[in-house]
Amino acid sequence: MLIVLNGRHCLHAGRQEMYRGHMIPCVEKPSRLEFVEAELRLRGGSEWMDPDEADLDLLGRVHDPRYLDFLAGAWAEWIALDPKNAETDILPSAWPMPGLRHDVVPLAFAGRLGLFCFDSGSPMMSGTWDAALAGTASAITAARRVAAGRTAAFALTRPPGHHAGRALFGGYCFLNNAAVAAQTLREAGAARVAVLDVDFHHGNGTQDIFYRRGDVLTVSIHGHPLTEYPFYLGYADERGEGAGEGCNLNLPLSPKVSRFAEWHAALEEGLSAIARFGAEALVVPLGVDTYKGDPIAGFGLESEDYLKVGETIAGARLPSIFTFEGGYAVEGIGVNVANVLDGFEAGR
Ligand code: OKP
Ligand code: ZN
Repeated sequence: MLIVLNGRHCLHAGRQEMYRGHMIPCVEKPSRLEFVEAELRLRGGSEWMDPDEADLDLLGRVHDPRYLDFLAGAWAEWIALDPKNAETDILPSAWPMPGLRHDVVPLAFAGRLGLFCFDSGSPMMSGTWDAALAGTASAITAARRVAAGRTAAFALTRPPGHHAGRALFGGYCFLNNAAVAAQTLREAGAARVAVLDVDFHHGNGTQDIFYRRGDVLTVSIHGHPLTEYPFYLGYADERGEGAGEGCNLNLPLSPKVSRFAEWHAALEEGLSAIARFGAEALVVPLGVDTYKGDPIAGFGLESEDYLKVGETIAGARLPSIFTFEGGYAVEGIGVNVANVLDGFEAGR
């Protein structure tokens, strides 16, 4: 496997997130990636590379340019409010819910922050923009290598991306690496691209970005939003709109009853839709928070199940890019991710 490692990931290391009314240490931490890197290096056989330069033009075709400007300048604005802010992460505290206006962009930093963010669990700090931007560069580099003829590549990066929408951050995600990979594949000549999100949580950001487009099919298998984060998107009746009608497939499952057999049946259903769509390339937002030991999620998957997950995905016989998303059981995360990639290679 070709692995494009975002060496700048550790510039993003949030201190605290809001949980049930108090602050707890961030769940999405640098060691997550380090455990994955260590396991992949231990197994050997991978080719490692650094990302090329970031591509802000391409990024502007995935995210709203006003949102990108906000993210790029957020830290400078934050410390301009008060130099003491440098010791604290940025978190919003007011949001424009229905009944309030979305069409005005407030001048106040706190007003814009709430406009562009949907939760209180995604702290931003001095290095967030640089880390996330380098993450998109990893996704672009991985996608370009695959477009140039590689079978597959893994963008090993954090913060994750699949919750980041066109002009929205949250769920520990700021820039949507998987969407950037899909856009790169399109611009490199693939007529139709599919995204198959296997993270435990619904890929609301990727759905948002491609919802009105007919050239990218988005599929997500996830904990049912009636009971699972992000709650407000991810239902089965969301099928796409306009040119994108029929190009979004949500496969929500109840985590209470789901075990690997049921989850794997959903994976096969997603892959059938991808084959019917006629995708020429595949992007897999790869989260392993479906693992039985995950502290914030889980579908009861065992480490060995991830070999089968990779093998089944390989059955699509599509050039594939994996992006690293969730997975919070650090003791299992390396083995689980490496098993998906090894299973994929064994299945090709
Ligand atoms: C990210 B990924 C709100 C925070 C709630 C959010 C979980 C994000 C999961 N205070 N937790 O899909 O693994
Ligand atoms: Zn997740």
